[in-house]
Amino acid sequence: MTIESAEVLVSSPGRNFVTLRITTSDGVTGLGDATVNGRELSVVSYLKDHVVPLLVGLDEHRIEDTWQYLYRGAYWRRGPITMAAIAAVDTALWDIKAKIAGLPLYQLLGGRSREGLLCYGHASGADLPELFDSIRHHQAEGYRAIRVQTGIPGLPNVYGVASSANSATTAEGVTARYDHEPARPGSKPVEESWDTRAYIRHVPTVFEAVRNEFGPELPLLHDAHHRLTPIQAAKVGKSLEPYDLFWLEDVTPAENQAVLRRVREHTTTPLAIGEVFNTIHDYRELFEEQLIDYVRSPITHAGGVTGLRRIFDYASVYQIKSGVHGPTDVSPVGLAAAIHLGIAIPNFGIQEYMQHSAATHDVFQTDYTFEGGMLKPGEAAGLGVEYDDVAGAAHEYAPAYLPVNRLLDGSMHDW
Ligand code: GCO
Ligand code: MG
Repeated sequence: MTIESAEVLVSSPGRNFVTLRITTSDGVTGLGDATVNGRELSVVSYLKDHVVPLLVGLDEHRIEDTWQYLYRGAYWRRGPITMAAIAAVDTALWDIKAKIAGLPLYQLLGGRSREGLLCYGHASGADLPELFDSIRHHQAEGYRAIRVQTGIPGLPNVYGVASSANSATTAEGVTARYDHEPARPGSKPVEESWDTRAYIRHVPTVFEAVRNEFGPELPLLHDAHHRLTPIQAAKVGKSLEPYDLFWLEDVTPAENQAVLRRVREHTTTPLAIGEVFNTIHDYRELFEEQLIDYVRSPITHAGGVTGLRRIFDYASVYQIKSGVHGPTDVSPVGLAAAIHLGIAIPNFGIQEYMQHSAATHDVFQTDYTFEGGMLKPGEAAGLGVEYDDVAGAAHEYAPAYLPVNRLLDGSMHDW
């Protein structure tokens, strides 16, 4: 059998998703996620113009060889667009192989190593009362680990805080605060503001209040979203030590890896990094010097199941665990693949899970479950995700951008 066709499907059920569907000469189909938030159409072109024509006629079982062909064969290696395209092909081929085998994908990855994947959800609030409500709401949904982000006094809008635009009123008239969804529809990015000194003063007071209210047991996480210099990061890590964080994420911009040494010298707060990394090479220094504790790359942006599995095996040599990126911009296909991989690997840490909207699940029908704070793969052969073409076509692509970030004097800063 061979690959007969591959289609690039773009749908926007509230947010944009790019999905690759590969069909074999025997009519078996496989799905892969290629969504790069705010730059979706670049991956569409990369796939349609430069990958799909190369796939037709290949043996669908040769997953590793196809990975190498697309990675080495492009000459221009790495980068989010290339690696998302490779990820989509790789995931779709694993889906096909597992369907042909008649097994859920995790069985081909070695079978279960655990009963389920511990997840964390995103609690946020403009102030402490809103934040506490949001934490309780997540606990009521079953979450046993919680990411905490809040507004900062004096700043109108900052990363990670769900706005009223993210809220919805249920049939019972209850207003639910949904997770923070940073991409906003429109032809230009919205602007957010930032003041690092105000953040550094504020963040330990938030965690002190949360610990006083919710006690010492609840695993708490926090995302600094690439905004600090090394010495500022060291200071924040140290100031949060009394509150025993599960992790502190993306303290400094990912490009400057050597500076993590300085952060490590000053704090024992565990560090998570890598949601914008694409390959195993991006982690070399961080792993070999044991500068981080959790790997954040998702299947979608790091070369698929093949790429991410290799990263996790390398991480395991250094007692570093997985902490896969799972925002709503990783589609249900990317998430399903992460669940299959996460249930199988020996060094699973935690899985981010923001929950997709009902409209998204009309397009992507999934068989994974979320119960008692744990995600579990379903038992259908393959990934366990079906793409509904009719529902998908009902939601046309609409440009949407992640925000940009400016300091109070107007200078651009890392978002
Ligand atoms: C996270 C991330 C997201 C990203 C978003 C970008 O930890 O979940 O930081 O909030 O900013 O996924 O596309
Ligand atoms: Mg993050």
